[in-house]
Amino acid sequence: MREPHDRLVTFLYAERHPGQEALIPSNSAHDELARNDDDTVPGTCADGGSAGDSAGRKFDLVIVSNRLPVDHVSGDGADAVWRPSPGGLVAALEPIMKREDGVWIGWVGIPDVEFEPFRADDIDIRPVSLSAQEIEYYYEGFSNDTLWPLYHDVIAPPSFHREWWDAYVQVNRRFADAALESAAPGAIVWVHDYQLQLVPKMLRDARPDLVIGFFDHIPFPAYGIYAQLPWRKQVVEGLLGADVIGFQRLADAGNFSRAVRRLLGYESRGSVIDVPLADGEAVGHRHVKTNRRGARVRTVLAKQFPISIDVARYQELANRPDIQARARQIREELGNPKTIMLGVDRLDYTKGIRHRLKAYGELLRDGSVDADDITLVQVASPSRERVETYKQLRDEVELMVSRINGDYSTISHTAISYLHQGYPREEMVALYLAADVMLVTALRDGMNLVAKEYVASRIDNDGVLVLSEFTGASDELRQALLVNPHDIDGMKEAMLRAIDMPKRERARRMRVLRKRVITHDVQRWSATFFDALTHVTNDDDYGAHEIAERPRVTTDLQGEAEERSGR
Ligand code: GDG
Repeated sequence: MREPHDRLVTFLYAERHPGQEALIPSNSAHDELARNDDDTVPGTCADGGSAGDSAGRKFDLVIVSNRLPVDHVSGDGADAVWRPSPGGLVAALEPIMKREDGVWIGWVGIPDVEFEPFRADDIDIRPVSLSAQEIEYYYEGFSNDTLWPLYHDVIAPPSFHREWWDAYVQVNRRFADAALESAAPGAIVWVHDYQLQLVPKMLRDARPDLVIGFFDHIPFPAYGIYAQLPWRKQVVEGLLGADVIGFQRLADAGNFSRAVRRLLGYESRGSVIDVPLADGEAVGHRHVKTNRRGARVRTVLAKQFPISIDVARYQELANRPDIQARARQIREELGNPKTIMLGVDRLDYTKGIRHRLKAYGELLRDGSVDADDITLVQVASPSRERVETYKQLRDEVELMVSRINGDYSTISHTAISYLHQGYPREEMVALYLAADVMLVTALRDGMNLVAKEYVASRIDNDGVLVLSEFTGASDELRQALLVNPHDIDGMKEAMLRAIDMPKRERARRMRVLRKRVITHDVQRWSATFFDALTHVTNDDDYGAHEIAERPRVTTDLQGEAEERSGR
């Protein structure tokens, strides 16, 4: 293990200590989950040192995301203590960050504190500060209560407030300014997610020399829904400042191109959108050409780059004897039920937790399953607890859980083991190994990494994944039992089928799922996106670079045929 003494600020290095991995649930690119503070392992602190080393420095690669890849633990200035936030995005970008001399720009996660730039785990970090009111308006308000519900097909009603929008513009400007200060001439700037959709245009207007990428981690809705947004034009224009706009699914990229056509009238061919340039504006842009009508346009690539997970990390954990022993212990502690079903979600209305509970409760009510034989473990990690819709959701979910438990649990067997807590990743993998059936029943989900984590962890080729068609993951994981979570009877059937599935069929399906996840890990995702971005600098014809694969859409039978033929 590398010693952390070269760090310029105190940096808690929990992630690399076997058995003491940070207890921080992944911030999954853009979100924070509640955490267990026990992961600030005493004795693992590096020496403190002077922050501010990277202030004023210019970088060839700038990553911009709402949250930083580290969490603030305590202290300020040179006494600040940080711990890594082991989100998938860090694993994805770490190799590129180190290779390309990169800096990461983001918010530290607490209000009203200014931090100097610092270096942690060989990554230069440049914190952006947000006031308590900006957090309320930009983050909890516009990001989590306007864009999030709107982009997830208005499962919950979005709120539109002009002062939230004003804060969104203001905070996007601050992130853009920080990126501009850090970017060397011709640098690559890669912006992440729905909180920062205006940043690409802000960057382009100021610095046409930059190569700008944007990745949207959540769905992009159909125009009929998107059109509700009072600032729909500004957001689309903001995104079009990028050279490459990445989405999770082909459908998201299509929805975006349609929104561009409807709102701005710009032409597109396949994944390429032509953005007209004003007279003289072409100077300095990387990617300009003359279109069929003789007009000067800048071309923007908008296509799917389905994100994935750090597969090697999950396999490594799943292979650890202590984690396998923990999986056995979990089963024993649950009273050795015949079947363990598992749900792991942020407590979010997009995840379909209520639909899952309804289907499970009805199976118990109908007598199709017996609480003596089955347990549903539901990890519902705390999330966005200050937003009203999330408070209501928690009440509803907890009422359903206690009713089902009250009606069907016995003294020795609990129908639902409900855990409103965050867990270390080791424990998550032990749960994945213990679970005979994994339930991913999201009503809408950009990708859903949990589905891929379960598959990556099943090194024994066992276990059944029940997966909602409304997740991005369902484009790739066709050997799962695909369900429509709104169809409660269909979900009940799928659960029963999963519970009763013969071992041979389980193994056959899991092998195909694993092959897909292993060959499409997060390192491949970031390299592919990065490739698309760097081609932008060298080539004037996007059409020549069909970089990302289309998600493989296979039927069950096709998948099985492929498996038989060893492909
Ligand atoms: C967004 C998009 C897209 C959860 N509880 C614990 C824990 N987690 C981890 C999971 C997983 C992550 O959080 C959740 O990722 P998801 O993909 O399932 O969902 P979102 O948070 O909504 O993420 C989503 C993703 O961005 C990436 O682009 O897939 O569609 O909505 O990694 O394991 N981790 C730990 N303890 C917990 O208690 N350690």
